[in-house]
Amino acid sequence: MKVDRWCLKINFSVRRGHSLNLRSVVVEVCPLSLLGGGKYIMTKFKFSVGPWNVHEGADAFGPEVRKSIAFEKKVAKFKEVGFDAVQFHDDDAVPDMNSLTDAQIRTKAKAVRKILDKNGMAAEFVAPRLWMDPRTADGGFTSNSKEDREFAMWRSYRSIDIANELGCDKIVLWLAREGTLCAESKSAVEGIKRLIESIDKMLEYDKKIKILIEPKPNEPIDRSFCGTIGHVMGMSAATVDPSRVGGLLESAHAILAGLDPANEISFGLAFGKLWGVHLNDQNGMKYDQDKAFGVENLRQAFNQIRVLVENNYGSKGEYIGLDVKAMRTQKDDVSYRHLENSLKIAKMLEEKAGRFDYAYQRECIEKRDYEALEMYVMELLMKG
Ligand code: GLO
Ligand code: MG
Repeated sequence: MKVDRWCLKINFSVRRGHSLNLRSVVVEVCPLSLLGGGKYIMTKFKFSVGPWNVHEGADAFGPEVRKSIAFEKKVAKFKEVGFDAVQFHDDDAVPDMNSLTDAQIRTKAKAVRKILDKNGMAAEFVAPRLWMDPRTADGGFTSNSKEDREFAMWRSYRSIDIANELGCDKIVLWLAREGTLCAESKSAVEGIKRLIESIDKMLEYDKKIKILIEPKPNEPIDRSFCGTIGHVMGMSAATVDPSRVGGLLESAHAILAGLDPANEISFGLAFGKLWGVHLNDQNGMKYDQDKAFGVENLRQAFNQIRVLVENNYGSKGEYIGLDVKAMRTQKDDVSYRHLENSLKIAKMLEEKAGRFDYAYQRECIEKRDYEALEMYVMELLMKG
C-alpha cells in the first residue's frame, strides 16, 4: 500500500464546569488512505470476526457476485483492518471434516493455529455448523432422527477438539434449526430437554470448555426453541454445570424477537453470563440482515456500547464480535468495507459513551425530566 500523507487527529470535549475526562480523548493517527476504517481510534475492547463475514454475496434469490478469498488472506486482512481474533465454524477451521478421522481433524486444526500465530491473531470460539449438512435438515440436537442427533453430537465433540487445538475454550451454539417448520412435528418440551442433554454431554466431554448459546427467534427455522437471552439463562441453569454455560447476544436477533438489543445484553450481564456479542444492525422484523453495526438504529447501537462500557465487558477476555455481512452490491475491492465501518462506528460510539455525562443524567433522573435526558442523548449523538 502506498502511503504518502499521514493524519493526526485529537478529539476531546469538556462540559462547562467539568474537568477533562481522559477516556473521552480520541487520538487518530492514520494514513489518509485508511481514514475510513477507524483502525487507529483508541478502544478498550478487543474485536473479533468470522471468515463467513467476508463472503461471495449469494442470497436466497441469486448466485455469488464476488470472488472467494482464501482463509489465510482473510486472516491477514482482518489483522490489518484492526481485529484481534477470529471466530470459527468447525468446518471453517477444518473443511470437509466429515470425511476425516478424529486424529486428522486435530492435525488440520493445528495447521490453522499456525496461520493465526503467524498473523498475531487469537481464536475466539468454534461453532459446530449444524445447518448445512443433509443430516441436519430437521435440526441437530432436536432432530426427530436418532442418527441425526448422533451426527450433531459428533460435530460438537469435534468442535471441542478443534477449539483445544486453536487454543480457545469457547463453543458457540447458534441453534439454527433447533425448532420447527411445522409446529406439530416436534414436542417443544422434549426439544428443550434434548438441547440441555446435548449441552450436558459437551460439558462432560471436556471439563474446561464453556458453552455460549446464541439465541435467535426464527430463520432458518419458523419457531425456535431458544429465542432470547432469557431462554439461554433458563437453559444454562438446567445444565449439569451452569457456571460453564452462558450466552452470546446478537443485535439483529434481538430486534427480530421484537426486543431491544441493549436490554438483552443487560440481561446477560446481570447474570454474569454474557461471554460474547455479535454486534450488527437490522431494519425491523424481516429477514436477518446482518447490516453494519449502527447504520440503522444509531441510538440502540450507542446504548449497546454504553452498557458494555458501563459493565466492564471485556475485562475477562470477552471480545466484541461483529457479525456483519457486506451488501450484495459491493464489488470485490471493497468487500471489507462493512467490517471497517462497523469497527469505526463501534469505536466512535465507545468514545461517545466515555463522554456520557452521568452527573447530568442523575440531575434529569432526580427531576424526572426524561425529555431533557433524551435530548441530551440526541445531542451527544448528533454533535461531533
Ligand atoms: C446467524 C448467526 C450466525 C452465527 C454463526 C456462529 O444468524 O448469527 O452468523 O453467529 O454461525 O455460530
Ligand atoms: Mg451471529
